[in-house]
Amino acid sequence: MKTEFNASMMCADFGHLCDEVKALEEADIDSFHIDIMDGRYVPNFAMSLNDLDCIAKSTEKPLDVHLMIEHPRNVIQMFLRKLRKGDTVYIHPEAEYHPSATIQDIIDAGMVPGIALNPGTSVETVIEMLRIVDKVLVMSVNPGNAGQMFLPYVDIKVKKLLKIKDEMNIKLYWDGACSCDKIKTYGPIGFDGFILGSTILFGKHRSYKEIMDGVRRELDAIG
Ligand code: S6P
Ligand code: MG
Repeated sequence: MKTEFNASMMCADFGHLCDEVKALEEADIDSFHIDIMDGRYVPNFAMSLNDLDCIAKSTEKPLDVHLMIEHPRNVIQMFLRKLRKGDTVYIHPEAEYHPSATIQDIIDAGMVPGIALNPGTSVETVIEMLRIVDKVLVMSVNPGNAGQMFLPYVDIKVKKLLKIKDEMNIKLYWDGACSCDKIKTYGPIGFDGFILGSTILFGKHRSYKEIMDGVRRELDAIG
C-alpha cells in the first residue's frame, strides 16, 4: 500500500502560494490539503475560496478540502463548484444537523466524501456515516490551528478505526502534529495518508523535496 502525503497549505508561505505549490509538486506531494475555517466552528479564520482557486489553478494534483465551518450544507455548493471530480471534501459531522445529506451532496458532485473526527468525537457516534464516506480524517489535535501538540488519548480511537477499516471500506488519514515517528508507526499498520504541516514539512529551512525524500527513505527502511 502506497502511503499518501498531503501538504497542509495553511502552513505555506501565502506571499508565494503558486511557488509553494510548485516546490511541493517537486517533492512529489500527493495532494494539497486546504483548511477552511469560519471563525465560528473553530476559533480561527484560515484559507478562503480565493486561496482554493489559486491552488486549483496551479496544479493538476487532487485537492483535499477540510471544511471546519458551521452548517457546511448552506455553502457547500460554492466549494464544490471550484473543485474537480475526484477531489476530496471532509466535513465535521457535529457541525451539521443532517451530515449524511451534506455527504450526499459531495457524492452527487462527483467528489470523494469524508468526515473529520475531532479528538473528542467517538467512533460510536459516527458509525452510520462510516458506511457512506470513503475517507476519515482523524484529528490528533483540536481543529483550528497548526503547530499544536499531539493529544495522546486519540490512540484508543485510532485502534478502533484500524479494526473496522476493512469492514467499513474506509481510508484513514492523520491530521495534526504529524511527525516522522507517527508516519512510521501508523503507516505500516493501516493509515493510508498523512497531512503534513509545521511539525514536519513547513518552515524547516530545508527544501520540501529533501524533507520528503528523507521521510520516504525512513518509511521504506521499515518495510
Ligand atoms: C488544524 C488543521 C490541520 C493543520 C495541520 C498542521 O485545524 O486541520 O490540517 O493545518 O495539522 O500541521 P501541524 O504539523 O502544524 O499540526
Ligand atoms: Mg486539516
